Amino acid sequence: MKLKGADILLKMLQEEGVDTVFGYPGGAVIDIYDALMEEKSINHVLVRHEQGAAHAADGYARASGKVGVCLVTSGPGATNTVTGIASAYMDSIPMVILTGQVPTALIGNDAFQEVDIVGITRPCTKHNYLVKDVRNLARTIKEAFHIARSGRPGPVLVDLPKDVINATTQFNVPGEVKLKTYNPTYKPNIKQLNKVVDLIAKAQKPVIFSGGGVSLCQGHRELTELARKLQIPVTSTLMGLGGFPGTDPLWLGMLGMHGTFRANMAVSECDLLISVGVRFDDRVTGKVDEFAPNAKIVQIDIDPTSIQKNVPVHVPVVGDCKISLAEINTLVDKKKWEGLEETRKPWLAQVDEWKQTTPLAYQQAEVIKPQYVIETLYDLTGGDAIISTEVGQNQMWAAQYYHVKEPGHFITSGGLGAMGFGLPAAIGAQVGAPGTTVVDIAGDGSIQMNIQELATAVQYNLPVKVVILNNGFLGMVRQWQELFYKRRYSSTQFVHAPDFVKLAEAYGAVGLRAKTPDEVASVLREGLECNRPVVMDFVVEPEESVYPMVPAGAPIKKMLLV
Ligand SMILES: Cc1ncc(C[n+]2csc(CCOP(=O)(O)OP(=O)(O)O)c2C)c(N)n1
Repeated sequence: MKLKGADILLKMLQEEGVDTVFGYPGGAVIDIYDALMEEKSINHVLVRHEQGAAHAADGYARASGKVGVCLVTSGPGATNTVTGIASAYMDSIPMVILTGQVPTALIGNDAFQEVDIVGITRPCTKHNYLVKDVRNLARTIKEAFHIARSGRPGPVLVDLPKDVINATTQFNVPGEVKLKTYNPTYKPNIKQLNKVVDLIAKAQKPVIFSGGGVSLCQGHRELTELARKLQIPVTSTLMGLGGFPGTDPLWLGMLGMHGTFRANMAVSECDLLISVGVRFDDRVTGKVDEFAPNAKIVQIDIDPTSIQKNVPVHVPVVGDCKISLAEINTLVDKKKWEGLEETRKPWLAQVDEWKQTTPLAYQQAEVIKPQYVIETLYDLTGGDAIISTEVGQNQMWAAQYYHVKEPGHFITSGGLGAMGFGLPAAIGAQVGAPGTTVVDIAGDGSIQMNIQELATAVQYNLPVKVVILNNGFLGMVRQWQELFYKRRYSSTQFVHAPDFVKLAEAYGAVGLRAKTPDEVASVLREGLECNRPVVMDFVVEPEESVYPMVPAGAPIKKMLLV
């Protein structure tokens, strides 16, 4: 069957099971959009900014477990996606980004709307392609999806020159992808796993440290089984929230700069750290030399290049986290664990004491405390919502006070920390998980970075909720200025702010506001019950800070407390 490049592309998207594309048209991709109009099986979500398309594809991928897809034009369309691509890359999110390109004959000639997007995104994609011949198009798309979703997932970009999209060729669905230089190891080495089990048997004070990798490979059940079976407390990275139930008695809370006292203390004191699907980001380790100083460290990861990268590891395990944990569970079942409860008692008692003496806490006041908004949101949703966040204090309070129960239910720009992520990601998540309550927890700064996407939510009847913790500041930067720059608030206060209620209404969404603590629950209730996009503006204490806090570069044991 002879087909045009644009039609081949759509056939291949169908082959890969794509039901939704987030995008924005332009000259270089107009032919793809023309073909898309006839293609009823693919739903296109027209965003208002290409950064929104990339974040929405990311949110969709995290909520649905499928590959997120976005489609944009050449030049500015492509460059506008870069923040979204970099964010997905840092968080290992499977995505395929389709960019238009000028015709092949014009590439390198400074043609209208030409950029070298392949060059620009080389450091922030798992892989990228420029398709120069329509005969390679189908296979390239197949490879792009394979690479995006296999091994350590990530974003893959495919640049599509206009003449390639318009050219015609014979179309056959390509066979299975076999790449000589790319062969992820899924099955871990049994010798290494035996070493892990031996270490667990010897440990008096073990901790499991789980990361985004656990959620990405859906290894949460295996992780929970191991922790409960051997009574090992669990902490996680920001990306790892939801990989272990945030309501379990063994849950320590998040680790690192804004981690809980007991998580930071437990890792600092433990004698065995079983790290699964983490990359030891500096926000987690603090001063590397003093990170888990007494522990034997196990690192399980599908990406061999991530092992030993930041922290020396005693037992490396290269493999899929779910498979590795399942095999460890099998080995554990074969061993006798006599007197385990007695052995664990002192350690669990110590952990509990840390929790009792230094819990997460804040002072209630006449004004609304941001932590109170999140706590009330958690109570009202029963934890049954997908939470996306912006970046800053809002993100940290969400991580601390919303007890995430499942993978894919906490969607945040973890590695890159991109303000403007939360709203488009929430839109993507709402498309990927229809019928689920999706709430973007936002700061008044971050929400203004992609607030135009409210129009997208309204156009497609996506009932996302935005909870703005409105402190009138770029709060997280203000907090650093307060603590480390003698309160010199250089350019962190918003002298002028929009009326978020009116702004929501102008976009066709619902706007609500709470100014006092006793209005918080009723506004949240009204917002959550409403089946339309809603913006809830909570006027909160302007100078509230996030605690605990580990100053940058300090050991995680050295926390500033409230
Ligand atoms: C795109 C981008 N620009 C700048 C920053 C640096 N930054 C990190 S947190 C923050 C303040 C965020 O303020 P706001 O969204 O109001 O949230 P709050 O901290 O007050 O909750 C800034 C400017 C960033 N993370 N992303």
